[in-house]
Amino acid sequence: MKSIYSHITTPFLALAFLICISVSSKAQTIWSDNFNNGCSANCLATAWNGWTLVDNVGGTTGGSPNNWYISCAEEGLVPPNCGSSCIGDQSLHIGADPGSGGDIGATYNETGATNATYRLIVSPTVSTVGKSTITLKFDYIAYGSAGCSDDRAQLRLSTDNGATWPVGYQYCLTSVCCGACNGYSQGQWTTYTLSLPAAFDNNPNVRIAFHWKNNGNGSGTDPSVAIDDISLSSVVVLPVTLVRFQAAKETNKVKLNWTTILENQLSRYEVERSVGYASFSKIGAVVATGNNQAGQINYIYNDAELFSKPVYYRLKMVNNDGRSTYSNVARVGSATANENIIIVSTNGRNGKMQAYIWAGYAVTATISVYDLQGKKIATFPDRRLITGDNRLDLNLPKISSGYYTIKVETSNSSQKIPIRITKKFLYGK
Ligand SMILES: [Ca+2]
Ligand SMILES: [Ca+2]
Ligand SMILES: [Ca+2]
Repeated sequence: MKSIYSHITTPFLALAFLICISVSSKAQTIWSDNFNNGCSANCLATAWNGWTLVDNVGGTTGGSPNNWYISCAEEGLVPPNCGSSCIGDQSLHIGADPGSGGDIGATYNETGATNATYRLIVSPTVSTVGKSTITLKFDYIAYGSAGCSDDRAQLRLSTDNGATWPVGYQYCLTSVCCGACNGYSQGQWTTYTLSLPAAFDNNPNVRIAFHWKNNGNGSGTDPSVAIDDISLSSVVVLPVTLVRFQAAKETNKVKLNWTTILENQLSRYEVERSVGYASFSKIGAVVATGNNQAGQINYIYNDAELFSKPVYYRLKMVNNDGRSTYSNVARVGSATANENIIIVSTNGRNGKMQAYIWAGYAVTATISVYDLQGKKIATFPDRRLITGDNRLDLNLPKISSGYYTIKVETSNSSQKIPIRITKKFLYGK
């Protein structure tokens, strides 16, 4: 099972030949917790470091509910290790009721309504005042019911000190399984990374929580969930400016050239290629020569493979600490009119959707959403698309999970050929 809602670094696309600013970054820790309380089993999470429990969130807890513990009964291992019993590194995890087996690691009872559990374990308040571009990171195992439909763990975030936990800040946790997970083996420790929305910047009232739901229907999908080594960090922006990245088809090769200034702590440029809009893959790398704060540096990379389809290139700019950012995308090969507007990806759930659209020129478009029977669900007229990457955040009426179609239409007013493109997407999964 793949982690469905773990953070995905979307490969943003932009038009070649434009000046593009990129950044390298170095993280500063704002807050962290390794849950190392020295406990081997049965220590309640509420006894540690300012964590608090809110009960009956999203349902009513039964008489013998599961509970949040901090102990090494579920060892907090480094990804990609499989779950383990105690070695000595404590984790935050769900175990059974103390009277029904208690804390024997990430596991739980689900024999019926008595075990129903709707419990939110809430971090202390974290202030991000003076910080921006914040990343949440933790390691976790969470092998539960498919699509988080039955018993499951969720990450939840609050910008108002826990007064509200908006649906838009709730994220299902599922990791891959190590062995036969429904035969009570454990999941695989996985790193979860989330770039927090701007509402979490410069905010004195940030809280992180984990919600455990055991719906008490008598059917469980052990094991449960464990979390360790959680941190919030802020990116200290150190400018590395990519002035230009171009690709040009020549007789027997594609010549990529790019110019940078203000390189700082930069390791290399990895060249990635996508043929016909397949996913990008690395085809080579060029060592960053400069780390020169003042001068302009030019690089050339030749790709000897030629294709009949349009080919897209981008640079992955990797810092000495392993962090990376992507350049704009440069294209070679002729594009049809419709390829001047591309629906890169669309996703949605909980009444919201995001459409990532690449535009070859600035244009105004109408965005519509249809169900598979062709019934219009929503229309968003006069959406301005800029040249390059566009992320559109759209609110949808209440609809059920499933496949829908997004349509992007432009008109004649831009003095370009009107474009009408559609793409199917999965909502609510
Ligand atoms: Ca650990
Ligand atoms: Ca730990
Ligand atoms: Ca259940």
